[in-house]
Amino acid sequence: MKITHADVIVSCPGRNFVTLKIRTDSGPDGIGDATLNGRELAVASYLKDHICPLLIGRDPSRIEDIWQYLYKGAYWRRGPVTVSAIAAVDMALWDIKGKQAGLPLYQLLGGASREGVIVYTHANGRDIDETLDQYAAKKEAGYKAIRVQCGIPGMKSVYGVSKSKDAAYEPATKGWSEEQCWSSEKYLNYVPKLFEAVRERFGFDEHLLHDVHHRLTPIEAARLGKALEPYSLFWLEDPTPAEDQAAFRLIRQHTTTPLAVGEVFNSIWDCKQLIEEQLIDYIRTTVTHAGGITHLRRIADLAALYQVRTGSHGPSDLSPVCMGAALHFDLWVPNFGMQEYMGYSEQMLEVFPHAWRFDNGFMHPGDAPGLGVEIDEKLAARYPYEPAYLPVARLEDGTLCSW
Ligand code: CS2
Ligand code: MG
Repeated sequence: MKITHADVIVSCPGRNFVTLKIRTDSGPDGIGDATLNGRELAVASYLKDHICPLLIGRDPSRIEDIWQYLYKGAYWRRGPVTVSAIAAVDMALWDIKGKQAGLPLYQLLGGASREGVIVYTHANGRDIDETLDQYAAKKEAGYKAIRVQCGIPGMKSVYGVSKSKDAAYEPATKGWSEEQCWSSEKYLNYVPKLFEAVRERFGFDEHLLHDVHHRLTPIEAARLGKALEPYSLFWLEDPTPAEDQAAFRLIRQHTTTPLAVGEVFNSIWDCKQLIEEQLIDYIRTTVTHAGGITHLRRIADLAALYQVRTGSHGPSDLSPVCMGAALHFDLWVPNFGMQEYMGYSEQMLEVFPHAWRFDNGFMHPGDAPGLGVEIDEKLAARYPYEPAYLPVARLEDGTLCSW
């Protein structure tokens, strides 16, 4: 069997997704997700101009060799653009192998390690009351784990909070970046009140999570972790930017609140120290942004040695193809922790027919061969790319800071 075509499909059924489709001469097709929010066309070009031509004529069964060829063979290493492109190829090749074997991907990985994959959803609101209402609705929908974020008095818009009540949270804006204002002081003084209110009203039955989104300094993060200890979080996410992995030592000295990091990581090297020094509890690398199933498996195996569990990023800006791949991975990976699931609009789900399903707080990838997700190319073509960007954040005096 040989690869005959590798096509990149960029479509915007509500938001932009980049999908790679690999076709073969005598076997099935496979697809992979290469979406990098706000920088979609850079990955599309990397694939179209530099990777797709190298795939034609290759044997799609040689997944490991093709991964090594694309990674080591480029000479230039790591980075979200390169690694997302390689990940899309990797996913598509696993899809082909699964379809050829007539087996769902999780069976190729070693079979199910659990009955279902616990997922966490988001509850957010412009104030604490609105957040509590959404929490109640998500609990009612069956979720056993809920991430809570809310508006902060004195700040116009805050990460993770929808612009209007009950609207799906969508950080990217069409056309140009929105500028938001940030104050760590206001946030730190307010956010423990949110958790106090949630636990007071709903008790301790659900797992609670929170995303700081890389905003705090290490000592501020330590203060927050300590302040939230009475509310027993499942995890506190991205408390400080993680380029400096050693910075997490300081947070760890002060708090027992579990930490989750890694949604912006692209390789095992980005999390090696965090894992080996047990500076985090959950590693949030994804199939798309961290090199596909082939590389994610390597990260998870390293993490398992240090009792770090997986907690893959699962926003709606990774396509339903990535969600499918993630669920196969999660069902198999021995050191699984939790999967994020933000959900998708009807329009997005129509473009990507899928076998995965949600039931009472747990998900399952389904038993269709391969990834169990397809792309309706005709429908996708009806939604052309629309430029969209993530926000940027500034302190109250105008200084640019991490969004
Ligand atoms: C995030 C995302 O889901 C999360 O935890 O931090 O909302 C993230 O901001 C987006 O994926 C960026 O594209
Ligand atoms: Mg996050």
